[in-house]
Amino acid sequence: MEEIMDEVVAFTLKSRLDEANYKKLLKVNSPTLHKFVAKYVEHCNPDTVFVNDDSEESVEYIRKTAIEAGEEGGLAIDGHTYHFDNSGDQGRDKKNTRILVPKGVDLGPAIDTRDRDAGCEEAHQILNNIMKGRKLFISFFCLGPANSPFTIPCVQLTDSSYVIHNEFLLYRPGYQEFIRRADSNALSKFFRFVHSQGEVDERKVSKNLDKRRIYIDLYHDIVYSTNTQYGGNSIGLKKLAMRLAILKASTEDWLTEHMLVLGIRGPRERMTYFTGAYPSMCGKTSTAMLEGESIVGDDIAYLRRGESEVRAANAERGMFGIIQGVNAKDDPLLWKALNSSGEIIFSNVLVTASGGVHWIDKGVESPQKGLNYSGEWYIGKKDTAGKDIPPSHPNARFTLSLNSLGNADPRLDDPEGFEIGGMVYGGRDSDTCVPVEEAFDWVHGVIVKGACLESETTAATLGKEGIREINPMANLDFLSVPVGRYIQMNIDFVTGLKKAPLIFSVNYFLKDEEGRWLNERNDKKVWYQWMELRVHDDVNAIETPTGFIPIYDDLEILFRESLHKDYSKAEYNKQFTIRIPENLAKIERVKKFYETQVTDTPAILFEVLETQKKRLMDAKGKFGDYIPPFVLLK
Ligand code: OXD
Ligand code: MN
Repeated sequence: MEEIMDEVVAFTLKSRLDEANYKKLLKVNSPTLHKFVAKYVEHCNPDTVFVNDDSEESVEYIRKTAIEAGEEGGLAIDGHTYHFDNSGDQGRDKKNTRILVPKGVDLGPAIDTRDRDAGCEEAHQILNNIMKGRKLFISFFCLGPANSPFTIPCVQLTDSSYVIHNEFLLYRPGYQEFIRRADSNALSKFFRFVHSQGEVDERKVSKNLDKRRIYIDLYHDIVYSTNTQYGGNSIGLKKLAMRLAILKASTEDWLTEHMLVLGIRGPRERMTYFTGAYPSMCGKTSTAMLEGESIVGDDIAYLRRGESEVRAANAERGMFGIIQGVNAKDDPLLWKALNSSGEIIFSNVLVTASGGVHWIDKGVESPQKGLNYSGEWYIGKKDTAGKDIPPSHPNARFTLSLNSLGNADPRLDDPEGFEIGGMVYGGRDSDTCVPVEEAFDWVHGVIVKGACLESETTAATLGKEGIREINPMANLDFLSVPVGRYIQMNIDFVTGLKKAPLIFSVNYFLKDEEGRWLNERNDKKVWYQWMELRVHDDVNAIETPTGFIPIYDDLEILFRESLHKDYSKAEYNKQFTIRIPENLAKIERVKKFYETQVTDTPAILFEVLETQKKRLMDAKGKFGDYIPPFVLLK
């Protein structure tokens, strides 16, 4: 082994790692890996190095270190811990997240890039000696199920036991996969993540936020993340790997999507799998957790072409979910998991003196005081701007493994993935789209449902909330190929496949003129059940200028049978009225976005929008601005 190692690499590793960890690293027979590790051990200069070999002892060591280092604290329920991020580090930092590209590469105005040389230089300056006095953790993971066409091997280097602990819950272990691939010379490429929380204050939160950088060295499969702990910035395999995976997918003819994967039960125990793209904080996790259905994933899906069908796998195996609003009535499955013993990390919630946790809209009375991301907290505590500090942050999270949930699909790790019957797009839209609608065909769906997805910004990213933004496929924040090319990849994806999935849109956020929600939280179960029936052609639909919508009678039965609710014609008419002025205005906003923000928009996008506009204008001429569904019923 040692002969093939560069002498300097061997020397560095031997002098920096103790014998046990050196041996664990060497078991992965990959000079590329050794060189990479040696470079960053030397550069970041940790005091000690720990190699996670996925053994129970290693994982126990990580759990224990997270507590000892003060990155996590224990809670009353066995296996539960909490973590706080700096109050200025509570969401994805879009401003300081950059894709590094060489000179001459242009991803278009909608994607934030930076010159590779300058970005790498800055990242390395920040990383220099950053781990002095600290421990470096090296851990191997698989994105996608192990040993499958979906697998992407990854290695994470971090000085945060919290980050590694999260990753252990969220991703499939990869040490054996690395050994296997290296031994059979099949480890030519893997994703690499170098993270440091940087200096921390007495609360153990990153304090040099001015040096927070998330730089994605796209063509070298490396991501640097510094001076941050918030999961969306620091957990390499999550949204950082997504940029690398989107590029990889684009060169290998598959898709990396910001999508849940969910099995919906149809009549006679039929199970139909859906993918669903939603921007952060728009109902993706609660949809994936629908009661009675079968969860495969709640955030990132890899989609590949099967022989005649689309197949999807969850890139992850756990959930880094938003906790605000989770309550016993609407989220019984999650509620049970969050209140049972088992491994869960709560971040940025309120911690009480008795070791309990509380969050906004938990559905129980708020404690008077506790500990939260702002320090000691009490009702009425104000921030520096004089605003009330809530008990938990709106972007407070929980991390758990899907296999700790009662509704996890038994084939979660199936290397073949799942055949997909329908693909769904949903945004936060108070006044335009109906609650559920099927696209006319694949291209119409990709463009009008996916590429035109519009949503209001949320607390998942730093910055102002509630601003309407076009967010193609709910994936704009993570794109690493030009937007037009990405849309074309989606259009082309099913070419030649016999069974292209149907495409749908959903909208959980419609409001009436007084600003009241038109739907209840769990109505989405009915929308998914209706889509399930459509995939199998079991129900008819009404053709509107924007797509196919449900017939009242079919929804009435579904509401009654699955939610035990009376669904009135009046509710249906209000929710499914086609709103012509709002739809026309949206087309103009979308056109403007593609004309100004995307330099390589495929011509077909504008053509499909023009045709949709014409259909809307014709309908307006015949029926007026607001068309209740029965008017269109033939
Ligand atoms: C997430 C996000 O954390 O999209 O999943 O912000
Ligand atoms: Mn997400």
